[in-house]
Amino acid sequence: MTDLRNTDVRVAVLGVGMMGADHVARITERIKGATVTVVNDYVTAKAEELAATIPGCRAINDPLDAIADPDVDVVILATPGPTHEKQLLACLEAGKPVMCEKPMTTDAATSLEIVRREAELGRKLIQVGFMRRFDAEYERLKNLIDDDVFGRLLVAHCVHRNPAVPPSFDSAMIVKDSIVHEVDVTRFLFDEEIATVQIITPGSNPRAPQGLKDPQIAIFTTESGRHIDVECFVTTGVAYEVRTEIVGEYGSAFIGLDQGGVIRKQRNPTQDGTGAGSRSSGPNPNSDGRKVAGIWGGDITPSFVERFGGAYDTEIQRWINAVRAGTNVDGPGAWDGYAAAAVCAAGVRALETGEIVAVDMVDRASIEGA
Ligand code: ISE
Repeated sequence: MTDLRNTDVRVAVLGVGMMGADHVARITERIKGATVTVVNDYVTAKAEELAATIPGCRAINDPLDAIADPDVDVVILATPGPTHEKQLLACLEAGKPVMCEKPMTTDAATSLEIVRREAELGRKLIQVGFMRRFDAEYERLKNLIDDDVFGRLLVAHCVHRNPAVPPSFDSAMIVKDSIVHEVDVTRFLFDEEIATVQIITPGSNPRAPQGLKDPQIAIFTTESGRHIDVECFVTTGVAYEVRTEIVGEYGSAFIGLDQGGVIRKQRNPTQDGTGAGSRSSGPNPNSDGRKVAGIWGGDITPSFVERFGGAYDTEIQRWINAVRAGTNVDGPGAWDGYAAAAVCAAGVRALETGEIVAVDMVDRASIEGA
């Protein structure tokens, strides 16, 4: 492989929908030491249009050809989850570092297979895109926890709210696509695996699409019996809100408050209270030009792109730095992708049965020899 210490890392971005296009923009505009040389999307015209705007960039129709291309050193997968397994295996085969947006794969068995294949290679090549670990507030919280400021962590309360989700979103996706972030945050902050999951479904939001169980309350217990609860509500009609409170032996901390707001409401409520006015006119810029969707007296961001924009920049910059340094990964890896898939599988069973479900995971040391 090319020595990347003194040259730009050549990146292929596969999948240039909302997330992939956002990564292309950040690499092109803000990330140091990397260039996008190849883009790919199953909507060929979208990839071609994007490639035409970036000097030296080509669109390649087949994702596996894009991975194998000699002008590509590393790969970002922002493709749909069901395609990840094959694409990750191709990256491992080619020995190319890969940043894979969640889910790593769509089930625990295939995720485990990926972990095994990477372990057989004896080289870490896979990073999984759990961006919250790179958010300044989560990082600071993690550092305070590691510095023992709160003593032993006992409990966490999490809130994860989205203004809306696409029509294809079903109740299981609330677990696999949204609550999965709290799964990773829990494992990151508590530094242990989740042992059981329960999902409570209170009466659904009458404005949620028919049949969508929203909100959902998830309860995790860790292997040592610590408690985490999550309110996940993806059709609030308000804005993007992610908050975490941790409680320890000596104190507690709360992040994601948008500076301590109290009242959360739609920015431009309509007479019928649906907020359709604000949605149809789209998020409004505030005085400094940042897009906002809700108000409390300050502004609340409309989506994860704005809320975690800084975290994505840090994530990708640190990943590129790790690639150039030859370590390839600086953040959550294949094991974290597998653990998240295993907890989500238990979560979906918990949603279907109403029971407390044990997470079924193999022993890490049996694979990684850790
Ligand atoms: C989406 O895929 C994300 O990853 C967002 O961070 C999350 O808030 C949202 O619920 C998911 O659908």
